[in-house]
Amino acid sequence: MRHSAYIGLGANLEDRRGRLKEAIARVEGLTGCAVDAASSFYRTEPVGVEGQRWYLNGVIRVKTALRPRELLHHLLDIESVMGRERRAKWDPRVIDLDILLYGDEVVRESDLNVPHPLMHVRRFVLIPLAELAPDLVHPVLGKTIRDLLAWVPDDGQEVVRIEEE
Ligand code: A4P
Ligand code: MG
Repeated sequence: MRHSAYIGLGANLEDRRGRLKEAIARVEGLTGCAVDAASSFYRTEPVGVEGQRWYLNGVIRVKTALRPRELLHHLLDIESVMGRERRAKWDPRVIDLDILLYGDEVVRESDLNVPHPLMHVRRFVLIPLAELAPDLVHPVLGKTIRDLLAWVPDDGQEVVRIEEE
C-alpha cells in the first residue's frame, strides 16, 4: 500500500454514529485499502446551510494502492449502498465521504478536487484531522494542519468532541 490518504466522514440524518462506523468498516473492506487511523467523532454545527441538524464528523487515514480516482469511485459506491440520495447540493445526508488529501498529490478536475477545496476553512475537518496529523503540511497552501486550524474563526463553526461509549 504505497499511498496515505485522508478521508472526511460526515452524517446528519438518523443514527449518525452507526453510519460513520459502518462507513469506516466498508472502507476497511475495500481491496487495496486499509484503515490506518481514525479520529474521534465530533458533533458539529452545520456550515454553509441553514436549519439542518448538527452533523457528526470524523476523519480516517488509509493506506492504499488505489489511485485517487479509483478511491473516489469506491467511496461513491459506499455512499450509494448506504442509501445516500443526491438531491440538492449540501442536502442532509446519511453519509458523505470526501477525499481530503492524497499524499502530496494535487488533482484539479471537474469531478475530483484534491486537496478538498474547502478543507482548510472548515473546523469540522481540521479538528479531527489535527488529531491524526497536526504536523502534516497541506501540499498547496504549504502550512501545517495545526497552523491552518489556528487561522479559522470559530464563530458559526462549533465542534464538540464526543466521548466513546
Ligand atoms: N468530488 C470532487 N472532489 C472530491 C473529493 N475530494 N472527494 C466530487 C469526494 N468527492 C469529490 O459530491 C459531489 C461530487 O464531488 C462527487 O460526485 C465527486 O465527483 P457530493 O458528496 O455528491 O455532494 P455534496 O456533499 O453536496 O458536495 P460536497 O462538495 O461533497 O460538499 P461538502 O464539501 O461535503 O459539504 N457542515 C458540517 N458541520 N459538517 C459537514 O460534514 N458538509 C457539507 C457538505 C456542508 N456543511 C457541513 C458538512
Ligand atoms: Mg461529498
